Amino acid sequence: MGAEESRPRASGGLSDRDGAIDFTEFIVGITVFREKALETRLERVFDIIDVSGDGYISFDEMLNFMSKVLILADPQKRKNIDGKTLAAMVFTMFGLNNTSQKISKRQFVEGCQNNEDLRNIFQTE
Ligand SMILES: [Ca+2]
Repeated sequence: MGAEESRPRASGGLSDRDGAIDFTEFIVGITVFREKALETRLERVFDIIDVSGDGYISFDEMLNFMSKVLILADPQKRKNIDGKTLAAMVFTMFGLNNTSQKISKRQFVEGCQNNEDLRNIFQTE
């Protein structure tokens, strides 16, 4: 370490210390960016599910989306669950107990951010 410190620094080069700070800033930056990206992605998914564009996901819209998700799911999983059951489960996970209720964009984004199961269902790359 002593030899390192006494070595003249190249002009414009970073010391070890500066390098560490840059790396921390880099990680913090990435984390913040990722959070934003998740929220943005979830908002986009919300817009896709909200077919009517009224800013709320109705049970029918969720059912419609879940039916499409199930078509893409592997056939083994599809056998055990139908779109209606899945949509009802998701509504429950968002804290709704009635299929006449609707999910707002804020509820959707926060619900997915706070629930890993919901994130796994809705998070798209
Ligand atoms: Ca809607």
